[in-house]
Amino acid sequence: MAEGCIFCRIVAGEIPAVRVAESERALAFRDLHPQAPVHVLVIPRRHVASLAEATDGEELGAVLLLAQEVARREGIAESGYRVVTNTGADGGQTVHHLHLHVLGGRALQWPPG
Ligand code: DGP
Repeated sequence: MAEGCIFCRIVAGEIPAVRVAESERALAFRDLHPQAPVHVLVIPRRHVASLAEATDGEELGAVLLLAQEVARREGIAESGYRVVTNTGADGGQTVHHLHLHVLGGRALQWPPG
């Protein structure tokens, strides 16, 4: 657990979050500020600051597979969805614990801003 990390505190149950799915290595919960009808964050339980710092392929695979599971559970697997990981300053990352945004439930614009 990284000191001061909001998402580590969610993993530890110290900050409430609406959990939608979990696995041994990953956790999914609803985004506090949803940008689409479905907006779920999927994170590794272990602290990894961003995709740029990730080294464990099995852990990354577990996070991606949980994102796939979230899409099924949220009923957007057939209609389609987007998985995004903002990385670093230009990527717009504001929480420095690796997370995938799973967005869906409406037609999404492309390209992003
Ligand atoms: P990013 O900008 O990619 O680092 O996205 C961070 C996201 O995290 C943003 O969409 C809002 C969300 N968020 C920030 N703090 C909390 C929190 O305490 N709980 C939940 N559920 N989401 C949070």
